[in-house]
Amino acid sequence: MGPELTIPPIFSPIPPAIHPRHAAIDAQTSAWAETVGIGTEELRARLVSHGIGTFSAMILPDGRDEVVSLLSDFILWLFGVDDGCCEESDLGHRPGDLIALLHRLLRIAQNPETPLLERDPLAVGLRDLRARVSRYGTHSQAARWIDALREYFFSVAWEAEHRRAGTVPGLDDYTLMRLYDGATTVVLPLLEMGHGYELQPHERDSPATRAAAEMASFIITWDNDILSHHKESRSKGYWLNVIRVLEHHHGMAPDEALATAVAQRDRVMCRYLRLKDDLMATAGPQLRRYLTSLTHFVRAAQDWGISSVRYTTPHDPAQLPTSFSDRPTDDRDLPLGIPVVAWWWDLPTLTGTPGACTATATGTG
Ligand code: 3E9
Ligand code: MG
Ligand code: MG
Ligand code: MG
Ligand code: MG
Ligand code: MG
Repeated sequence: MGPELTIPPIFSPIPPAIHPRHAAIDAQTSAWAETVGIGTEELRARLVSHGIGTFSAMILPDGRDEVVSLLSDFILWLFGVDDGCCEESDLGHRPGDLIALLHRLLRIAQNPETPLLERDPLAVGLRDLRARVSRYGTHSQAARWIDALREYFFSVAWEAEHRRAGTVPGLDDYTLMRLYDGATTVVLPLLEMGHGYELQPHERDSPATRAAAEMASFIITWDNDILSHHKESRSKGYWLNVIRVLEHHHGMAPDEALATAVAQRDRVMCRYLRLKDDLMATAGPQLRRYLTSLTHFVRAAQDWGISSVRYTTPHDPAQLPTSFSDRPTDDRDLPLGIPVVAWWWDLPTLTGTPGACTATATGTG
C-alpha cells in the first residue's frame, strides 16, 4: 500500500451531460446482472452499486434508450471479465488459460449458437449482448465490435503475463497495452449504434480520426489510473497503473508520478481538442456526431470516475476531487516522449490556435 495521494481537480473544459433515463437504465442493468448471474454474488453486489447505468447515460446523453441500456449491460459485463477473470482471480495469473477462455468467448460473440460454455454466466450474457448488437447495429458494426473485443482480450493477456511474473512494463509498453486494456475501443461501435448511423470507412480509418479515438482512449485511461489509484494501490493483489509505472521505472516519488501523469493527460487533452475542432470544420454529419460522442465519452469517464463508489470507496475514502479545472497544468503542443503515440504529433498541421485548450465539446454534432 503506497502513501495516500490527494488528487487535484483535473483539467476538463468539456461540458457534462447525462441521458434523462439514467436511473431506469441503471436499475435495468442491475436486474440484467442478476438474471444472467455475472460474477460471484459478492462481485455482482459490488458491481451493481457502481452506477454503471449512470456512466453509460453520460457516454450517450442523447442516444437511443435501447443502446444506452445495451452499453450499460456491456460495461457491467466487461467489469465481470476485468475484475472477475483478470484482476481478482487466479485465472488472471495464468495467461495461457485466460487466453483459452477469452478465445471461446470470442467464438460465442461471432457465432452465438456455438455449443460452448452453455451455462457459463459470462457466455450467457455475451450471447444476449451479441443479439442486441445485431439488432441495433449493422453486420459490419457487429464485426468491428468483435474485433475490438479481440484487441481488448489480447491486451489483458499481456497484462496477465506481467501479473504472473510480478513485473511492471515500461512506459512505452504500458501505454500500448493501456490503449486497449481499458476496454475503450470496444465502446466505439456502440457510439455509432447509439445514434443509428454508420461511420464511413474512409472517415473512420483516416489517420486523423484514428488519432482522435486513440487520444480519447489515452485520456480516459490516464484519468482512470489517476482516479482509481486509491482503489488499486490498496487492493490485495498485483496492480498496474501509470503512477506505478512512473515510480518503478523513472524513480519518481508518488506525488511526482501523479503530477507527471496529470501533465501527460493535459497535453493529450489539448491536442485532442485542437484535432477535434479541426476535423469538425470539414467533417460530414456522421463524423461530427462521432466526434461529439467521443468527447462525451471522455467527460463521462471523468464525471463517473470522481463520483462512483467504485473509486470513492466510502469505507476507506479516496482523496478525490469533486470538481474540474478549466486550466491545464501543461499545454505544450509537444510529443510526450512515449514513442508508440508520437505519431499523434506528426499529423498534418492543425489549424486551431496552439494552446487554445478551452475548446467546446458539445452542441456541434
Ligand atoms: C478499465 O481499466 C477496465 C474496463 C474493462 C472497464 C470497463 C469500462 C469501459 C468499457 C469504458 C472505459 C472506462 C474506463 C477505463 C473507466 P481498470 O483500470 O481495470 O478499471 P478500474 O475500474 O478497475 O480502475
Ligand atoms: Mg448523443
Ligand atoms: Mg483492468
Ligand atoms: Mg480494474
Ligand atoms: Mg483503474
Ligand atoms: Mg452523444
